[in-house]
Amino acid sequence: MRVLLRRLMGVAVGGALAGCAGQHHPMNTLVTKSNLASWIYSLFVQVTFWDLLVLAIVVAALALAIFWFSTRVGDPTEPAAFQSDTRLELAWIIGPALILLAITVPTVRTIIRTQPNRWPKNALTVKVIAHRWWWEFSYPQYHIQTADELHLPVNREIHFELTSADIIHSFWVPALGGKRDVIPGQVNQITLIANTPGEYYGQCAEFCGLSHANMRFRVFVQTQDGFKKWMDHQLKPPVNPGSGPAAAGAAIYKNAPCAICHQIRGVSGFSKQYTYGFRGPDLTHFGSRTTIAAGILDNNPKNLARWIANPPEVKPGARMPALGVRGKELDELVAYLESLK
Ligand code: HEC
Ligand SMILES: [Cu+2]
Repeated sequence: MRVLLRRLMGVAVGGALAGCAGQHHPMNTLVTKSNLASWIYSLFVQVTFWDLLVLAIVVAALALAIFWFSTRVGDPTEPAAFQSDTRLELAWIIGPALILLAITVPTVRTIIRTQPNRWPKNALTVKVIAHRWWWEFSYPQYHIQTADELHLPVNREIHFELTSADIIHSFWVPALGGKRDVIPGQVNQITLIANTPGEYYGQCAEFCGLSHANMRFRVFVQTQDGFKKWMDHQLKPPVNPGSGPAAAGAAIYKNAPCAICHQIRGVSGFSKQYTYGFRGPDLTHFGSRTTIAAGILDNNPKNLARWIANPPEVKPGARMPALGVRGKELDELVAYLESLK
């Protein structure tokens, strides 16, 4: 029994430590890469300090009561009668009040500091629209639209405007802080400044149905130059393949129902007059993304073929239906989409 207990402890402590360590744990909130995340982290450390202090005092008092004041053989069986003790009572009113104050001050300060900037002047605005089960990102100042992979410049104020096309989701990038509900018919906001270039993981944090756990995204924080390059590239019209399998794929795209839900800027599909009542990701520069279907597959031709052949098989509940594209047609369609760098 004891051995079992010790092993269980080992697993629990090991697991907890592993959860805290290093960049191999992308959902770690203890390594912060933005001003917002640092403020929240700092509050967490302060509150944890006071929590541990209170815990230590309570445990010490309890131990003292158990070992020092316990009844011993020969003690009188009637407990001693006490009158009130004013000093003691004042101490346990004033002590906790001071601790509460020590927690309240940084808490209120953090609440005020982390408010979104409602009149962002020089900020980069990013509109986030959550869909079951993917993320639409757009930059209204620059007329850029993309999906599932968010690019941000380092050291520049970013102003997020978050809303949902269907049900409640939650936008969460642990390294950048935040976690804000994304609610249909309402615009929630986050303002932050990312301070370290890198690739960070995001995840929907509000249960939203079958593929909630597969509703991920990536954030690429880039140098100002890198971001500008990315932006300039996104503004370019999509590649127009002249010949070969990609050109054949472009013809298939135009005649398949893909464009009912998808947009490739400047490329019209046969089916614009139909609608499913929801849309899919913008594919104008799909080939320049690193992942497929909200961060669940690496973007390569093999995975893309798997995705198009049967989306719900790859991602349970995916709202893109299997459209029966297969064989040579599928290969050509994949070649076209991957050419959309
Ligand atoms: C009924 C609407 C609908 C139709 C029709 C449709 N799709 Fe989709 N598609 C979606 C949705 C929704 C997603 C996002 C799925 C997710 O990640 O959960 C998606 C995702 C994708 C993606 C991944 C995009 C990314 O950035 O990860 C590709 C590529 C794609 N579709 C290609 C196609 C092609 C090619 C066709 C036509 C053969 C097609 N789609 C037809 C709705 C549709
Ligand atoms: Cu969700």
